[in-house]
Amino acid sequence: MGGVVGKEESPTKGWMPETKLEAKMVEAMQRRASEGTGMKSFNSIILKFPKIDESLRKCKTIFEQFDENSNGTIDPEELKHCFQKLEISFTEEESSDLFEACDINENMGMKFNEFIVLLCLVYLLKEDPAALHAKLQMGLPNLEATFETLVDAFVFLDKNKDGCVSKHEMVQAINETNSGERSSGRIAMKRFEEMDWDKNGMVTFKEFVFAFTRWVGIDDIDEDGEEIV
Ligand SMILES: [Ca+2]
Ligand SMILES: [Ca+2]
Ligand SMILES: [Ca+2]
Repeated sequence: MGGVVGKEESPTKGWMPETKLEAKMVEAMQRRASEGTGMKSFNSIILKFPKIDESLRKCKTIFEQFDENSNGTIDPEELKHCFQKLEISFTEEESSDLFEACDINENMGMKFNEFIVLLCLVYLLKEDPAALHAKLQMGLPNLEATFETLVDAFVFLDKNKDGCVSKHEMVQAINETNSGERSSGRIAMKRFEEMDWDKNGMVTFKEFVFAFTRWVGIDDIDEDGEEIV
């Protein structure tokens, strides 16, 4: 539980990207935001969940392919090979920044859900997503559409287009659509708190995608047993 809760809204203007990678993400997101969003309401995002879930689970085959020693995680070396195979050029620094950003529990190994976050960030960062998509295909027809949906949803929520979603923006998005439905508002606030991994009152795109992998149950995919295709 947080300390003192003030009346004032978290000022989005005060948020600054902390790393080079974050700054690049914000830039990419703003570029993408200038194209607008296909999302019309908060509910339209919720309605996409099952499709997102299905599509992300199918990434498991990609993950297994790049987990060369089959230990259930992708280490920095394996990630390098992954980028080579996908013909994605990142500098040494970019590659390790991405790894650090996505190795959320910091144990030098990316689990499946962290890997999904990574792919999604790569998708956003690369200016020619079509080329990346061709490489990622490997039996994953909906992956590009899924990443696009996630970006679209984020753009919808990030009203002031500063590359992160504040609590205030979340409330705004909900109020726009669910006039007076307090229960869904409460759920959305709960969602926001779940998304805000580092509890700084802002949700970055990385946190957003990471939250998705948890909501749709990707991180307990192994405990769930076999998935029916
Ligand atoms: Ca491995
Ligand atoms: Ca914002
Ligand atoms: Ca945060």
